[in-house]
Amino acid sequence: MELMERTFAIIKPDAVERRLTGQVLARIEAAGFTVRAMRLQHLTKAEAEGFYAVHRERPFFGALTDFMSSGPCVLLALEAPNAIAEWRTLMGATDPGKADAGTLRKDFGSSIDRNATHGSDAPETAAFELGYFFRGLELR
Ligand code: 3AN
Repeated sequence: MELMERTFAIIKPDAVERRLTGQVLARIEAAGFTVRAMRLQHLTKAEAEGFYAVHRERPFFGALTDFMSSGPCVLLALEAPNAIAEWRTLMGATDPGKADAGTLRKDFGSSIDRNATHGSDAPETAAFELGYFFRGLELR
């Protein structure tokens, strides 16, 4: 049996505002992920800055954290074999204009900064991001 893995995902404020939450969740489940934790949360600017701390020197940091704190997000812990890579495949490229057909960002993203979803990019970031938003009790 393949080893189960968990990743951290966000349905970003652009997708929540456009009422795409249900469609994104349906695609997540159809792709074989199990939702292990889920919460709707309107991040504060400080919470968004802490989450994206690795990007704080990037020119888009201010705009990114403004956007991520502009409305509620759906925070998710997803489980599947090879979940980190599989979730990034389902999301598609960061820039929706470059994302493959059938990916979430292609179908639901509007631009590189309003790209509908987030996903951890490695086991270390998944561990940090899951722990940043979910308590151990929620992740049993
Ligand atoms: P990904 O989310 O695909 O791992 P990262 O980690 O390079 O992409 O970027 C984090 C987030 O910052 C992206 N999801 C995107 O919303 C935003 N971002 C990345 N590059 C740019 C850019 N050039 N301009 C504006 N926003 C960007």
